[in-house]
Amino acid sequence: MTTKYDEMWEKLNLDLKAHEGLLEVLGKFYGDIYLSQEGRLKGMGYLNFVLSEVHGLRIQELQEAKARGRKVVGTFCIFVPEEIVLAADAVCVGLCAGAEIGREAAEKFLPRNTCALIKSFVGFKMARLCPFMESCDLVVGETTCDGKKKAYEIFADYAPIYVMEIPQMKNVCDRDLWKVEVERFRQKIEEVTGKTITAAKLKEAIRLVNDRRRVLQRLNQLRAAVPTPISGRDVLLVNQISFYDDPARFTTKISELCDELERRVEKGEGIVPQNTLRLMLSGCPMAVPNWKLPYLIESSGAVVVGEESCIGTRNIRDLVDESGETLEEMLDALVDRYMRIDCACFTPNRERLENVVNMARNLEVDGVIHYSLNFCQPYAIEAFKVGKTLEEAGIPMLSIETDYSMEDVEQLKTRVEAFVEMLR
Ligand code: BJ8
Repeated sequence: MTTKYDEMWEKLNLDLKAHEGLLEVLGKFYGDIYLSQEGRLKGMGYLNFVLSEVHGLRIQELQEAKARGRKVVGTFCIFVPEEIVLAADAVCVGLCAGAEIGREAAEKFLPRNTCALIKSFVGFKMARLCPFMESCDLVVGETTCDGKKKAYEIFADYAPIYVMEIPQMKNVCDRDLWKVEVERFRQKIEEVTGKTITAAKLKEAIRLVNDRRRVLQRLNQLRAAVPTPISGRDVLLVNQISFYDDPARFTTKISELCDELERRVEKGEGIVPQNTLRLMLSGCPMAVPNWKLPYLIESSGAVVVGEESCIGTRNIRDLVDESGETLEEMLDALVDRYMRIDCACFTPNRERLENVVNMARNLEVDGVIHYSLNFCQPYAIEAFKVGKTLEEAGIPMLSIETDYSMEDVEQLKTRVEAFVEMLR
């Protein structure tokens, strides 16, 4: 099937046939998992539109920005300070890594027992499937987990990659290291874009990204109501799209969605009955189109009311202090804010344990489902401590390890249903 975007995709050197297959799968998944829901907010129409145009109109916007001299920077991790990218007038995009389709291509380069997220981004590159990746003037990696670190070495032969060193502990010397890294990143971005980052530009960028975090915080507060006014799937989608969309437009649209949600909450309307079991997800990020587990949970008589994950609260919980006036003060504020991220790559990682329990209590959940991707050691191992801490707080947890394939759907469904039944 030909589309109006074929020429653009061809210029980006995509494998058109394989890409068509990806869009078909994405469309089918979206129809089954999202469009089949009843009682969705009208504002979700914007998200439907963005998703339907994720490889079309949004990519066209990126090409137009490039034609005007702006650079496109792709990232894989919420540690990369987007504010610095935006302050250099570049576009920042999260690089999709939630699909299985490039797995075979990835396994030519990576061991089979590599986490699905890593295989997905390597596969997308090797199979020429992702127009975001192919639009990038710079791809930014980070030394979070060993799998990513080593995969970037292979990736470097195929894409312009730059790797940030992320500390693994939170001592004073680790903050010093991170400050040097943020400064090094600023210089790299200035070199790639040919622009100087001024205090005024950085201030503007900090406010822009904070505004997006603030609107997502508002969404999370509203969805916590009883009865639950929006499905967990829909909130996950909003979070996923926040990594691709233009930040100012996204904030405006999600603000409108929140207004609608607020009216629904005031009327006491829910997307599910008042007594529906409330569950929270915790663990690895779920990138587009990884909707498997939330869908299974929400088809098993429960509703997801929170995501303790990078495509969720870990990315929006903390704002950057906006009081800085000089470049130095603002860079320090960025360093401090990003050091608060509680990724399982840190040791020890007590903050995450506290954050998981606080979040579960505030949301008044009946239980937590901990989700790790197969072969993700940081999250799979940390699941033990998360479970123990939740148990001490009297909150039941189910630990699940899975990947992007559909092979374990029945088995997962049985486990989720049994957990829901037990909570009842
Ligand atoms: S800040 S969670 S986005 S690193 S799932 S690739 S850890 S083996 S994704 Fe992450 Fe940044 Fe941390 Fe967030 Fe490795 Fe685990 Fe795979 Fe992972």
